Amino acid sequence: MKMGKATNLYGSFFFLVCLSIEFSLVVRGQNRTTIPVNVGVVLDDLDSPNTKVWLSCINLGLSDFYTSHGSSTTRLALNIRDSREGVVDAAAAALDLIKNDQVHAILGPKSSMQANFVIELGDKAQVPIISFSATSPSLTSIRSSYFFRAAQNDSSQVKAISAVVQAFGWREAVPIYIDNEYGQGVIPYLVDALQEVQAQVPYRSAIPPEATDDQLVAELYKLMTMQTRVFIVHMLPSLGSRLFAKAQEIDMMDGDYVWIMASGMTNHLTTMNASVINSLQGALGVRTYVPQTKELVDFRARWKRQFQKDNPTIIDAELDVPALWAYDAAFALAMAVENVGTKNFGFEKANASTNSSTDLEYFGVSQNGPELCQSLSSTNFRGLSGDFSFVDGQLQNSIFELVNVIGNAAKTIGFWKPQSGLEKKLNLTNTNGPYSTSKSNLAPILWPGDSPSVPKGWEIPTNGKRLRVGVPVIDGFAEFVKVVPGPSANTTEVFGFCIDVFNAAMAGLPYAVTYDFIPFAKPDGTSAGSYDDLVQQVFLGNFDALAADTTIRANRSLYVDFTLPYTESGVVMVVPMKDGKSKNAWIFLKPLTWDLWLTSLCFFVFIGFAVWVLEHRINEEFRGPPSHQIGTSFWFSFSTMVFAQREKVVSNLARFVVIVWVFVVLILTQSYTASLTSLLTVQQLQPTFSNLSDLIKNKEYIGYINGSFVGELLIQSGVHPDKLRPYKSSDECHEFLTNGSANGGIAAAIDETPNMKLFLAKYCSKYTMIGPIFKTDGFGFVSSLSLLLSQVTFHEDNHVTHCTPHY
Ligand SMILES: *[C@@H]1O[C@H](CO)[C@@H](O)[C@H](O)[C@H]1NC(C)=O
Ligand SMILES: *[C@@H]1O[C@H](CO)[C@@H](O)[C@H](O)[C@H]1NC(C)=O
Ligand SMILES: *[C@@H]1O[C@H](CO)[C@@H](O)[C@H](O)[C@H]1NC(C)=O
Ligand SMILES: *[C@@H]1O[C@H](CO)[C@@H](O)[C@H](O)[C@H]1NC(C)=O
Ligand SMILES: *[C@@H]1O[C@H](CO)[C@@H](O)[C@H](O)[C@H]1NC(C)=O
Ligand SMILES: *[C@@H]1O[C@H](CO)[C@@H](O)[C@H](O)[C@H]1NC(C)=O
Ligand SMILES: *[C@@H]1O[C@H](CO)[C@@H](O)[C@H](O)[C@H]1NC(C)=O
Ligand SMILES: *[C@@H]1O[C@H](CO)[C@@H](O)[C@H](O)[C@H]1NC(C)=O
Ligand SMILES: *[C@@H]1O[C@H](CO)[C@@H](O)[C@H](O)[C@H]1NC(C)=O
Ligand SMILES: *[C@@H]1O[C@H](CO)[C@@H](O)[C@H](O)[C@H]1NC(C)=O
Ligand SMILES: CC(=O)N[C@H]1CO[C@H](CO)[C@@H](O)[C@@H]1O
Repeated sequence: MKMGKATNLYGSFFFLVCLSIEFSLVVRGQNRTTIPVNVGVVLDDLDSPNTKVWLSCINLGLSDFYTSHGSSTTRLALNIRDSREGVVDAAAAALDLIKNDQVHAILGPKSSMQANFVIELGDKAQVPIISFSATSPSLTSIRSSYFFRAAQNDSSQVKAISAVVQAFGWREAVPIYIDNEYGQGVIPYLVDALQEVQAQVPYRSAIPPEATDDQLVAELYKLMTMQTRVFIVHMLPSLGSRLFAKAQEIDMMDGDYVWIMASGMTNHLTTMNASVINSLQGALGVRTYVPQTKELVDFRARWKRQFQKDNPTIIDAELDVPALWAYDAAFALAMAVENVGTKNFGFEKANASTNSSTDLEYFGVSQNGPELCQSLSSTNFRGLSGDFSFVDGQLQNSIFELVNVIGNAAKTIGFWKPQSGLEKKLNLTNTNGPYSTSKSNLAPILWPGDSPSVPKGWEIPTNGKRLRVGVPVIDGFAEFVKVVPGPSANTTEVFGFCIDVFNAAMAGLPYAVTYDFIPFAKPDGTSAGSYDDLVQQVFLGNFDALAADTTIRANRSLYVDFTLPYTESGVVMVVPMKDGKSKNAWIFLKPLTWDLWLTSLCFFVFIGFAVWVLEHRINEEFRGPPSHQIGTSFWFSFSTMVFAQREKVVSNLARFVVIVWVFVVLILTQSYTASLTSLLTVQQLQPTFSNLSDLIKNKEYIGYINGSFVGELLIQSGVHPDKLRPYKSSDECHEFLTNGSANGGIAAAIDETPNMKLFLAKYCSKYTMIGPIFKTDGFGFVSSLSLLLSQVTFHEDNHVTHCTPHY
């Protein structure tokens, strides 16, 4: 009968064949014996427009495949089940499909929660499960070789989100996600990615799937009171659109806020109605990049016509990204089934001997399962959503488009690629360029509240936590930190170099941080402990940071974090200078040793004698009585010392001797003068002790500032604890040093360089500084929030007045 119709067609209208090859193929194909292959589809709420769109795409995908592959011998027969948004319903639907309809593959289910169990069922029955909308990365961990994800998993977008956060220099971001497997799945990946770009996640806002509007508003108010103003919204449009509507109501879609939508929202932007889009103004979004090819444009037109015809009641339906994946998944499945060939698509019956009270474990195994999997894994074609191929059951496509919702549409502001980061114009040939996260690679953005300026991502919170910054109450060197009672009762004011540096550092942070200085004092206002105790308080969490002259020490850094040092480093010793003048009355003899004095004397005598020998016969002046001759000779010789000889020398030989001798004398006197000068000056600066071992050997008392680690350091280096005297202030130190070891004072004070420089600035003439005798790393701020403070680099600016030694 059909054959007759076809023959008739061929006979009567054969001239039309050339015009309508496709049509004839279909007609011929229909007559071929094709093998029907049962395939299941599990989707939520079959009456919803969204599901209808996806189903129409699946159908179009199949018909497009069979149209373009006229010679195919298999036909997929869809068995559609409604999973009614339930996990159990989805499992029941899948079980029903596998057991009763003996399907060889299942498209769906929709959500990640449903997918979980359906994947396990598919694994057991060797039925491939191809989901185009279950995106939770946790599904990968089931490790079923029968699960294919024809969609981008959620974790592939986290780097794109963190690149945006990095581009604008935001230091904190709060994820707002739906509190189910879909929402939670991506959070670990997102937090890791944010941490990689030094952005912290101070809080995670998990919203129950069935949250009421009141709960949404309560959560939003909570977020409003916090400091962070960058929110990353990871949820599906059903909940997300309500969240944004509420955020708009309470003015959180305003200039200070940043909203970044993950692909769960952004991939569905095209299907959202105007009122939802209106509440998203200024939000950023990350969505799967779909190349706008001619095929896609054609398909959209074709699909629109078809959908209008099938569903005249639904107006303004639009394709979203999962719809394109649904089309590609159906196409891929048809192709895979075709490639497996015309083998018997059978089901091995379950062993009837198995006893089971439920029939859950009581179903057959698809005989072609492994081959179908193999075939699916090797499918590779150019689909509507881009190149379509599975690697380990995952769709390989990881380019994202960044959008900014403006007006009634999403404006593309850039692209993100795993290899090269942010790009303004997508360059597919650039596959290994340098990874860029520069905001100059993004088009201008209109932020929430129609503001063109980039939000700081940080606000002084209405009731946020203020940092508790400890300051020591030790009246050692008030120039560094000084706590004084404030004008009103129970308040204190803090001054000093450390406080100034701390304030400057905090002001340099890219966002506002509020903090209070809290003196580390007992209720009566006296010091509550040493610097080690103070550091301990940060470790115990009583302070968040310290603004103090705390030295960076190895064992302190085991408990707390230090900033870079902001002063000079090292521990030095200050000792009184010896009063050298009185006991050096004979200092003028010191420059030459006694043997040199003796040798010089001998030479004077010898030269006198030599000149007399050479001169007395021919020179009148060296004549006369022997006593006169001796006198003249020696007088001549010694007067060369000051070059004052008046006797003329006549003999050339004698002149030669005298010239050589005068030269020697010149050198001798010059050396003497120089040595004497240096001796006199050095003598004045002689410290009483020049090293620690001398002090220890002489059993002298050594001073250090009370509460400092220096005491411990000295005990470690061999000083007897009894020989240590702590002083409280630089004045007391001076008094101790003046009294000396013997009178209840100290012989030397040992402290850190900055302290001692201050001390010397005050008592310059009496003491000298020796060292550094120990190495330390200088003063640094202590913090339990190292990240916060270490962003600031200190420009060392030495405020300590130096004292120029006067010789
Ligand atoms: C997510 O997809 C990317 C590629 O698109 C893949 O590299 C990654 O391993 C996937 N992650 C998970 C958890 O499936
Ligand atoms: C727009 O969509 C939301 C949820 O998708 C719905 O609650 C709202 O009624 C819709 N608005 C209009 C005008 O259709
Ligand atoms: C049925 O039993 C046979 C033999 O015990 C076994 O080889 C086969 O795998 C079983 N089939 C199923 C579906 O359990
Ligand atoms: C099935 O159950 C019956 C009774 O409950 C038992 O006698 C029989 O041995 C069971 N068969 C198997 C294969 O477990
Ligand atoms: C794309 O990147 C490649 C390699 O970096 C470069 O040579 C090419 O000029 C780029 N094309 C465009 C349009 O920017
Ligand atoms: C000061 O502190 C004391 C005890 O902590 C308290 O009783 C008193 O009310 C406080 N005064 C003010 C003005 O806060
Ligand atoms: C040193 O300080 C502690 C408290 O930190 C105090 O108990 C002690 O009396 C002080 N010693 C001197 C000598 O001031
Ligand atoms: C550092 O080490 C000393 C002993 O070597 C110890 O007494 C002190 O408590 C340590 N400091 C801290 C902060 O643990
Ligand atoms: C310490 O100084 C004395 C002189 O004051 C010197 O004799 C001694 O060698 C020095 N010791 C060390 C270890 O430098
Ligand atoms: C130093 O000596 C003077 C007088 O000998 C004495 O009055 C003073 O208390 C001493 N100072 C110290 C800190 O011991
Ligand atoms: C249903 C139908 O028309 N079947 C025909 C398909 O073509 C063969 C010959 O190729 C006929 O024998 C069938 O009757």
